[in-house]
Amino acid sequence: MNKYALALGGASLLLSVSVLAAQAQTKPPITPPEPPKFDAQGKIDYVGVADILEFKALPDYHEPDWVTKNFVASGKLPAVKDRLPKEPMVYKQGNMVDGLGVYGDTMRHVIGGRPEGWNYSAGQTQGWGGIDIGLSECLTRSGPLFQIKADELQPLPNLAKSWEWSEDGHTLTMHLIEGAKWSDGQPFTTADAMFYWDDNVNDPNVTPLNGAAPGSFGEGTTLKADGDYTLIWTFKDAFPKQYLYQMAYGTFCPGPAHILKPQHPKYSKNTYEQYKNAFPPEYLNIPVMGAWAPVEYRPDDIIVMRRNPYYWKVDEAGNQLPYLNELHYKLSTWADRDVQAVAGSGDFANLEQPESFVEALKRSASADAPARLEFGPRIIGYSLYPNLSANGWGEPDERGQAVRELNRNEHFRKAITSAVDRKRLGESLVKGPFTTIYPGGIYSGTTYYDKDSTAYYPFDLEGAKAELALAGLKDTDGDGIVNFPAGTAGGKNVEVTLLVNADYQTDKSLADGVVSMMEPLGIRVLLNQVEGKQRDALQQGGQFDWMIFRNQEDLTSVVQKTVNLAPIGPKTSWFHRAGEDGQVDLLPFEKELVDVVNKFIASPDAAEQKELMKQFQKLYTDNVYGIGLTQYPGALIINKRFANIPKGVPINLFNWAEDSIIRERVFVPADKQGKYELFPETLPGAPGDKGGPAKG
Ligand code: BQZ
Ligand code: CA
Repeated sequence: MNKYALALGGASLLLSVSVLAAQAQTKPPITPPEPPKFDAQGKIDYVGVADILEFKALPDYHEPDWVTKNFVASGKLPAVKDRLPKEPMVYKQGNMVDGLGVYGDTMRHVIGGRPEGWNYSAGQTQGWGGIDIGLSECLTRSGPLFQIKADELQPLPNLAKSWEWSEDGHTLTMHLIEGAKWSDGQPFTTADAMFYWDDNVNDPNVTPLNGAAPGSFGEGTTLKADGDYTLIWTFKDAFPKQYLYQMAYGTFCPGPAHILKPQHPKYSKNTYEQYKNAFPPEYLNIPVMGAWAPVEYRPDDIIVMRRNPYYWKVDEAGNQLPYLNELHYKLSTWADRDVQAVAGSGDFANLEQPESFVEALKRSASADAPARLEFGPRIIGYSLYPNLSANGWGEPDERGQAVRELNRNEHFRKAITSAVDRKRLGESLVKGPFTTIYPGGIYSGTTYYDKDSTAYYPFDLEGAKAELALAGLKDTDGDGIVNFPAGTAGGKNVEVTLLVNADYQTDKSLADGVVSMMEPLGIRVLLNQVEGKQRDALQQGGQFDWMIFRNQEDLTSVVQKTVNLAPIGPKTSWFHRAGEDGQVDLLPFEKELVDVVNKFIASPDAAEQKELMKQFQKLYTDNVYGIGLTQYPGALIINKRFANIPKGVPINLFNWAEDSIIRERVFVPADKQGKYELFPETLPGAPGDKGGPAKG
């Protein structure tokens, strides 16, 4: 019996009286109203995987003239055909909306994050906004799946060019592309995958960026190399096809073992901290498998990337990709990304903060506006998550522990959700047809959503107060804030810390809304508003009572980041993880959620998966697992000079648009190219070379 329940025992008489009074006022949930219509602007041409790419040898290959002249002719680089794999990835022209491209120009990104360094495998961020998505190529790829026909949906081949399941479905044999090289010319082999798996994912002292952990691929899963180009996975379940999505961006994107391994504590005298920080942003030309490598870093100013001469992808005419020679990442703010994209000093933005919608729409409306703006479906949204770990995750103090015990009390969660006026919250971000109430769980308007399985607790302050009484909280000292029961946290006022990502105005706006809506309920919420890197670290470390969280692909696509839907492993849930003992203290309904998600992952049957997600949605929303706040559409803003931007790209469905537009195929027609290249006719230099890009 936990100490919280003990405290209650003492007040049982008092409680039973208030229970009767309270029961009268709590209302059951309702089915959510239909969201107001919002049509995504871009119409998607659905295709099959084979329509996008294949792996094959072509009769001849080409590269930008200046590469031949300045680098190959002088012997600094082998001929392009010798820099490419036997069978490079070939993008099919039929899927390139503006056809084969030409070389030249730059894509100027603006980002709100800041690079910690290049050791993605050890958990360093590069500042988000598409840097890591471009640098770290992964076994499979899912961003472009928004255009794949539903009955053919499965991750695209990438570093893994093909795979087959054993008869019994417990073994997956995966064939890597053969002869591909890192941007410094070193071979890419299973050694890179195994170093990532053994010494990063499975080393408890290392947490790769985006949180890959043993549970990410199923408890008991093993991975072995068979020679340089074959990986052998074994799984406890049969045909757990969902894990192919986990092998895409975020969770299986190997780093260059020849550079990282010598710094790893298992192979050096380094501490884990020294390993993680061995490649600071100033370490230029880190070898990548991506289309561009970092050649210049100016703190709080810009990161410049130059084309990777060993990139292993071509178009059907044999032109080595990428077409764009350079990428910029201007180190600014997320709000400035929207401003610069519509003004034309930046080239790309995911319009994801409603506070910028009206201005961005106005600025893009005129015919001579530099950028196109195209809204997609309502797949951006936020939830308020209570930390459900009463097992020590995040090492709470007595007050924090008492809040976690309250978070685990269904009446407390129902009180919170009923005190939130979602309509008012959405309108506080932007007026108009954009936002809609979001009960929590799977998003309306997405494949696995089922309205009749969704329980919505509409705004009901009286009902919320009744639930709070049922949770055993009363304002015993009459100052307007309910108190912990005597004997818990000193019977003090209930104060809750709310973790907020200060890099986004929307996160801050929603946090202010929550603070003000909890006041009449009698809960004092204290903001812990920190910059993105810190917010991510505190979230990963469980150091929060509640958090405002922009949901990710697990609650929209469901097939991407599926493991994050529930604590199926010690570190897979966003807000409920294991304590020191490696066990997650699951609530009864969570045990059912975990079971449903595991069945979904193991099921090869689409109809069964749909059924399972209805069960998931019912369990999630009936029990108020997360408190949905608001849901709205995002828009892709892209400078008009770029060609090969697929139609109807959602800014975040299977991944972010930086992945989904397939940047390595994007080009600028010769007559529209800008003079934006900062290091024209240069290539990445030697790894760690302080001298920046190599001139011919
Ligand atoms: C998109 C994205 C590309 C991370 C990040 C950032 C981190 C989170 C999330 C988004 C930024 C942009 O999102 O907001 O539009 O460009 O980078 O990675 O919010 O703090 O940890 O999950 O993706
Ligand atoms: Ca009080």
